[in-house]
Order: sequence, then C-alpha cells, then structure tokens
Amino acid sequence: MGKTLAYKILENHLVSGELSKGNEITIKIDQTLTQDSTGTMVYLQLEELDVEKIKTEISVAYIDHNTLQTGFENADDHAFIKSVANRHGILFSKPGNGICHQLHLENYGIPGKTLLGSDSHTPTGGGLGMIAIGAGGLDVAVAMAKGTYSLGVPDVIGIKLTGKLPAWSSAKDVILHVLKLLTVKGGVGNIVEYFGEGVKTLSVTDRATITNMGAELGATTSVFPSDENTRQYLKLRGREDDFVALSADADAIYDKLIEIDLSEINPLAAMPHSPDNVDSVANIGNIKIDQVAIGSCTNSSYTDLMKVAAILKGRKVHPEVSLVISPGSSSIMAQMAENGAMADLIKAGARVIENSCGPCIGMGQSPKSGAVSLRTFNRNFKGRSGTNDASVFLVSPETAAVSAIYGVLTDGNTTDIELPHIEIVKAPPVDSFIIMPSGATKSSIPVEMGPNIKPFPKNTALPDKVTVEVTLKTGDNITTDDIMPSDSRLLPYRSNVPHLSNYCFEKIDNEFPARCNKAGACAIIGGDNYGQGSSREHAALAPLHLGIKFVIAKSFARIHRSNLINSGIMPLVFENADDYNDIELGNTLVIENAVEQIKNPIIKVKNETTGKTYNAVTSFSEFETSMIEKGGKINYIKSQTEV
Ligand code: MIC
Ligand code: SF4
Repeated sequence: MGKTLAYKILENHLVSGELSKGNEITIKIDQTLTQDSTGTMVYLQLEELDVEKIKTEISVAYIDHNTLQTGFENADDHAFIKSVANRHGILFSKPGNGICHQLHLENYGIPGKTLLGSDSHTPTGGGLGMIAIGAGGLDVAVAMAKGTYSLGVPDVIGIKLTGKLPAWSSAKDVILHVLKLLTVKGGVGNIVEYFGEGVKTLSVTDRATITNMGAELGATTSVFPSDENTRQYLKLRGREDDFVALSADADAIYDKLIEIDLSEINPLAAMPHSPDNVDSVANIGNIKIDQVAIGSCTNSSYTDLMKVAAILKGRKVHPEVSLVISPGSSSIMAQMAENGAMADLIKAGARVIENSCGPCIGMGQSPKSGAVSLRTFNRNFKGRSGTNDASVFLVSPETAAVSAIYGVLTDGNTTDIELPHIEIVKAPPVDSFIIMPSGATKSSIPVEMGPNIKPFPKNTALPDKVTVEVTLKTGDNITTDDIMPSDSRLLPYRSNVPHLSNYCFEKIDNEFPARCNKAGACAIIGGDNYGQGSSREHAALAPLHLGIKFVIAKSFARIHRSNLINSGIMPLVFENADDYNDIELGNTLVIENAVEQIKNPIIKVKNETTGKTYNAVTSFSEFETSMIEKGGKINYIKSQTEV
C-alpha cells in the first residue's frame, strides 16, 4: 500500500510507538520556534527543566506579537527571552524582523523536517513540505530539552487539487473553501495533505497560506509536496542546498478524500464571527466597509503584498476606509522599498505599520464601534480585533485591496482592474538574528528578569477525592481567545499569570474569576470543540491559577486539551452528550477514587446537587495519565530521574 507524504515524514522521525491509528507515537523534533507572547512561559519552563544543551538542530525565538511597548513590560519580556536564548544557543529574532511563520519559511524551513512551535499557525511550514505542528509552550520547551514530541497518530485527509485558480481567486479562497467544507472542527485528529496536478500552480507562499489556516480546521498540521516550486523558492533565498523533493506515493491511501478543481474557486469571505462561516463575495454583496487590514502570518508574503501594491498603484484608498498594511518580514519591506511598490502603497493612502502580528492580535488598529473590517488574517472571533461589536470578514489580499478602493466589499471580477502576475525575486534574508556570543556558556549569561515576569503556576498531585463547584458553563466552539482574551491591554501580562487570571473568560462572564476565588476548587462545563484556536497555554494556566480541577466538555480542540493535561487539569468528555443539559452553574461535582479512576477509559462523576452520576470519557494515554496524577508535565518530568 502506498504511503502518504505525512506518514513518510513521521516514519523518518519515529522514535517510539507504532505509526498506526489510535497509537501514541514519539517523534524526533528537528526544529522549534517560539514567539514572545507564548515564549516567556516556554523559556521560564526551559529554565525550570535545567538542561545544559538543547537537542534540536535549530531553535528560533521570534519577537513579533508584543511589539507595541506601551510600558516596560513588553521590552522586559524581549530582554528575558533574548537572555535565555543566548544561554542555550537559540537564535533570537529581534522585534521588527517580522512575523515568526513568515520568517521561518524564508530563513529556516526545510522540506521533510519536523518543526514544533508554540503558536497554532506553525503549520505554515507545511507549505515547504515540513511536518510543522503547533503546541503549548511546555511541549516546545520539552522538545528543546529532549528533542522529541509525543502525539496520537492522526488520520490523513487527502485533498486532490486539479485545475488552476482564476485571476481574482487566490490561495486564501482555497482554504476558505476547505473551511466551508470541513468546518472549524473538521480537521481535529487529522493531518490535511494536498496533492494532485493543481499543486504546481501554487507558489510556496500560496501553499503556506493554505497550511497556515489549516489551524482553523483544528488539524494537527497540513502539508504540501516539495517540488520544483519549492526548489526555486529556496534557491532565491540562497538556500537551494536545503531542497529535497518529496511527495506521497502515487497509490497512497487517504482516510478521507476531497477533490477541488481550482478553476471553480471564486473570491470568498469568512463572515463574522468564525473562519468557517464562508460565502462568496458575490453572494454577500457590496456591503460598506470601514477598515481594511492586510498582513498577518496568513497573507503577508512578498507576492501577496506586491499584488496589493499593483492593484493600488495609481489609485486611491476610498475616503471612508482606513487601509493598514503590516508586511511579513523586513526582507519583504526592503524589497518593496527598493522596487518602488512601497511608494505605490503609501501614495494610494495606505498606512504601513511594523512587520509584526499587530492588528491580527488586537495590538493596535482596533476598528471603530460597529465597524465592518475586512482582514486578510486567519481568525475573526468576536472581539479579537479589540472592538467587541465590530464585524470582521476574512478575505484574500486581492479582495481586500480592491475593496479598499471601492469602499465596499468587492469581487475583483466586477471591476476593470487588471491583475499582473507577480514573479518572486532573489531575496537574501535580512541578517538580524542573534546567536549566543562565541565562547559564552550557559552559566556566563544571566537570565534577565523584569519585575512583571512572575513564576508560572504549578499544580499539585491529583488527590483521591476531587470535589468542585461548577463555576462556568459554556456553549460550543469556545476559543482560547474567549478563555484568555488577548489585546493591547492584556498582552503585556503574558508573563504574569496571576494578573492575567483576573480577566479569564472576561467576555463570556466577567464574574468567573471572583466565583472561582470564592469556590476554591472548581470545574468548567463546555460544549463541542472546547478550546479551539490559539495555542496559548495561558488558557490553561489562568484556570489552573483560579482553581479549575477539570473541564467536562462534549469535545476538545487538540492543543488546548494537551495544555490542560500539561497543567494537570483533566479534560473529560461526556459519554452521553445530553448530560451536558443536566449540569448547572453552582452544582457540586465529585470524583471519588480519582487516582485509580483516571486509569480507566470511563470515570464516574457524581453531581451531589442533583444526585445524578455521569460517565466521562478520559481517553488518556499512559503518559497523560501519569502527568495528571503528578499534577502536570513539569512535575512528572521532574519526578523522573532524567530529562
Ligand atoms: C493567535 O493567532 O491567536 C496567536 C496570538 O498567534 C496565538 C498565540 C498566542 O496566543 O500567543 C496562536 O495562534 O497560538
Ligand atoms: Fe501573529 Fe496573527 Fe499569525 Fe497569530 S495569527 S501568529 S497573531 S499574525
């Protein structure tokens, strides 16, 4: 039987376990990346693990999320991360270099390698033929310390691409189409693998746009073959030696197969407030817009921004629209400054801002009250823009640019603007990565800790009887943005979990923290796909700080489930989804013989308020059971003799 590309790469990296469905495997991790908003926790944890030498081939610490620096906190975080990076020989990318995923693609991604990143959009690397997985910070710290990562063997969804995209349709429309087909939970437990004749019509950065937003499907990762386009991309970045051709076997069997004819893809938009709420721009109609934001790790490549510049050249942004552009890297910015495209953007009236995540994570550029904002980003969760009542639509750079001119959502096909073909050009990396000074050792470089950097919370071993009060009951598709909101007000506190905890679930129920503080030990009842979205482990650490002992939900998103377990919080799944309706806020739930029970596939949870008992599915691997028993991953690792 032929092999999928995903399984070939996993097989090459297999350290232990059997590569077949339902098993847990451990794989070698070649590379890691971190960004600053999850990175401070990663490096506090790495210091706690007390390793002498990291085991990866390349690890990079990027600074791209918290670059607003409205107070000392962000800059202190940067200094802290740089000091730990230097102690361990981790490359440090300064603020201003650009967005981690774009930079990693340009400078370090290598076909066939594995990459683990403390950011959910790490699968961007799949555009280069990598198995690139997003994970919680602690998993990334452990991957640096041990060189490995454990995961359940995913299924592989094959997406066969045929045809070629029409002029005003682009890679963003392809992934929006896939999101419409599969929904935000359709990828959970799967790798999405693209193949077929249509692949060669997509550039590496097009492919990276598609694998980037595979995160929105809940997929473990997404991957494209590595072919002549990949070779060309690497060659132009002066890295042809990193090229290796990779593809699935011609007779590879996929667990699920989807066929997409690229020539039938129209310009699409994800409507508020979910990336899978997709319809065609033509159907949505010419709604009036107030803001257009172009950039983010999804759509800030050279070709994306050159297309935008070509559309805007000699034209003007509509007077009622604010157009803001954040390039993906300083290399892109430099190329566009040199070839004149930057001047075209500025003359058209665009506001060009720093090469960083910026508005994508609510770090500035929040739209006005009730605004309609078109964004080339990947998430349009309610309130993520920093404006709770704004309506955010996710669109391609082409649709964003043409709409900025007309002031209404516009399908470029209805205009007489001609889209030029953009060729990628030679672009050596801008050299601003810092490596540990030569001759320096770990002990010769002190850790630089600002006053806002507090120790991360740790759990205690699982007691035999767990008694809790239900302090929150949520609906379906709760995001980690809902659990631990992030914006310019809160991001400076990513290194200060006690402070951040006061805002946990702020937008859903702002009395939640106070209720937990009163209850002491508590639990959350969740719906389907609980914890989708960002990899931020703060969505587990803040609940841990507030006394959450377990969450019972209808189902969980992958990264958040792992983050809960890493923190020693039990993610339990209702065996009978109707039991969800039976539990109310304020009920007392009890798990007797917890230490013994969690070894079973199903455990009993008693509702002392109603007298009913529910079955909850654990589906913990042996390793996960041990982590919960010890009160989290750090405690577990420290209880073993060897890191
Ligand atoms: C996001 O896009 O939500 C983020 C901000 O990049 C997060 C990481 C974080 O919360 O710091 C992610 O995608 O993992
Ligand atoms: Fe940054 Fe947005 Fe990408 Fe997250 S999704 S890494 S916030 S650009």
